[in-house]
Amino acid sequence: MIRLLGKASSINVRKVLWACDEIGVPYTREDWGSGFRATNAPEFLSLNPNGLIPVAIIGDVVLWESNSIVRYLASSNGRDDLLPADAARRARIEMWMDWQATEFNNSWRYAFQALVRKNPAFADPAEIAASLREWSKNVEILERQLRSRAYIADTHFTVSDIPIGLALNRWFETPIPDRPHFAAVNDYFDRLSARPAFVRHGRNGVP
Ligand SMILES: N[C@@H](CCC(=O)N[C@@H](CS)C(=O)NCC(=O)O)C(=O)O
Repeated sequence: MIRLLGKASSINVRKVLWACDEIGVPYTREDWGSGFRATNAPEFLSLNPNGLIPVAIIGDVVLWESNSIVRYLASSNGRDDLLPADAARRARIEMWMDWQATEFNNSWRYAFQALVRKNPAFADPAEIAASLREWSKNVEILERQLRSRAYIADTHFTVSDIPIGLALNRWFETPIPDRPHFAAVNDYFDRLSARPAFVRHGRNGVP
């Protein structure tokens, strides 16, 4: 049983919820984060010094960083199919998860704040255009990878598909002017959408 701290609307909390459902791990969830309980409370900071959600408490194991939590859930439940012990296969999966958390996330940040959050601090048209260019370039990297395989890092679903799937959901949900069409990415997204756990936690219940 996991005690998960973080609101369900957070993309990073959703990774953990999807992983729990995919693996069959029971959880309780508490609403923390902006709009709910403040993560700068000493009680929260003692669990995650970054003051960010999600935090997962699994027995006496306390973890933060969503991708690390997802990997822990797979390995501690013996799910070799989702995260193999073989070093090279495992590293290829981790590589895509690290890429999602760094290169991919950084590319969409400005455009997302502007186009979805309508944040007035992110209104510079040149910055929006630059962010959209970088974002599209990264989706094109996924497109090339997915032309030769059904899932991002292997021939079957692995934990790397969890952060990538949620990140692509953001790509599709953002009103991007003249959104480039990526056929293999579309097919991949349809494939992920056949998974009830993704529909439930990645797509707000929308099949
Ligand atoms: N790299 C971290 C990022 C965590 C993060 O940025 N969480 C956001 C929500 S998605 C957050 O805590 N925002 C502050 C808040 O909601 O109070 C992870 O993957 O867990």
